[in-house]
Amino acid sequence: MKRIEHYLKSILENRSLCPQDQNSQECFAPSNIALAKYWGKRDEELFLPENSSLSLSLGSLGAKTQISIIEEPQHRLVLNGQDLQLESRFAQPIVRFLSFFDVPTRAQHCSFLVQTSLNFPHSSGLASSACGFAALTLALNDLMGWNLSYRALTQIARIGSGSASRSLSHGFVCWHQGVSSCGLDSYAEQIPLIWPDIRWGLLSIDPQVKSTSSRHAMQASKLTSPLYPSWGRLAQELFERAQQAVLDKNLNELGVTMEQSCELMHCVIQTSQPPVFYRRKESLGVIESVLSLRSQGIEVYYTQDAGSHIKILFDKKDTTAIKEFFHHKLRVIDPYASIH
Ligand code: 2P0
Repeated sequence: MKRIEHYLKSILENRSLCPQDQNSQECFAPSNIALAKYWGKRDEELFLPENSSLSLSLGSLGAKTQISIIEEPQHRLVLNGQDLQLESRFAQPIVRFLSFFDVPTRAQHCSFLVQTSLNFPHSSGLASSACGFAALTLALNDLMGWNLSYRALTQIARIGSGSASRSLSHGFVCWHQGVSSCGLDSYAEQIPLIWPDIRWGLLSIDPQVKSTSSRHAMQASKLTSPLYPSWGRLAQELFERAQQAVLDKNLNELGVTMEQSCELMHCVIQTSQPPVFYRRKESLGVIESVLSLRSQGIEVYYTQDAGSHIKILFDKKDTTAIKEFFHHKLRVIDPYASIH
């Protein structure tokens, strides 16, 4: 038995892989942005991360995914109303994920139809794979009648995409790295705390060129960056600092730690061979603006993921000043919008 099959068996226990009464189920999951980044896997098959990570969700922005059984020989994937080629870069991880659950369905000459709608632009840097796999996991749980715990759901979403483990709930979520080789101690957990005045701001920057996927860039970092051997330990320390800052509701400490985690991750990415650059000169311009605004006394902090966009973190009271500073190009997101 493959390790991944063994892993899933441990999580699903004796639950069936046959759809229950309904032939179709639909669920929503919010997207998330990492405050303390996940970068690199200690185990590529089970998607076990090199370090723990911490994120804050994007409220009502996310994915709605419906999974249905169809009498067709191949799975069908639809994103925002458009069919995806099963061989495409976007579809391949979904096909891999479905293959863990499709044996009984295929035995009956049926397949899955997965229809996902994102309520934000696909390329806006808002982690479509995280919310997509989280919503798909929730829908699959309903379709199969598994009734899994939150922890188990995060462990299933993780093998679709690591960051998806952090998208099963709103607010602040920790994804614990775990230490065992079986993967059962790596799971995500919501921090039971509401910070109603915290805000995300999104500053979109045209990437101009198609960027390397984070999955491939992570593998390259692990294999070739001379900084990678230090990354796991440093990232873990930053995760712990960020977690404490959330518990203390200390925006300054959280913001500074978020920036260090981001910069450290980009140093690792940029020192791989060949180097990968997600930062464009426009991204750097925005980062300089954030630092300039902060030097004027406004508490605002930046982060950047595997794309050119810059996300900023600030307190609600500074929204007007920050919007004016960025000439209203800023999209403001309340992480708790859908649960206030
Ligand atoms: C994060 N990123 O913590 C980091 C920061 C991007 C930069 O998680 O291979 O799509 O599917 O586990 O989760 C993006 O990587 O990668 C990501 P896989 P994933 O949000």
